[in-house]
Amino acid sequence: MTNAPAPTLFERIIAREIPAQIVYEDENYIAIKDIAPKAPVHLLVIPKKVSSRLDEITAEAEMGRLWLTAIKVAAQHLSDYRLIVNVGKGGGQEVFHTHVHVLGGWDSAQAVG
Ligand code: DGP
Repeated sequence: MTNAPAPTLFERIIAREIPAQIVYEDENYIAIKDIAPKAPVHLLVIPKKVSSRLDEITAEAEMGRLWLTAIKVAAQHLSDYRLIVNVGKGGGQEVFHTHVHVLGGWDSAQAVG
């Protein structure tokens, strides 16, 4: 018997147990298309190292790497964009595995490529 917590939805996506449209992956992060997009381009940038919510990440380097990765992924798809993190239920968070939303593409001129 182990007391390991059940894997999060995003861990199951990272493990390829649940399908997703993956747009970026490296050793530490994955980015996928949001299943219910709220913008023409709506991506989720997800650290593979699990934390429940953004404010659980206290190491500056780790926080910096998350945002730098979000910016890198955003720039691969958009020239202008919005980055959002919902923190906690009251902040609109539904999936408790930290992730950054990348939204954009309302103006087609913002799409890259
Ligand atoms: P948040 O509310 O910040 O926790 O955002 C969770 C997002 O995750 C929400 O925009 C919808 C998205 N989402 C939920 N389930 C799935 C899924 O199974 N696949 C994908 N690709 N996205 C999902």
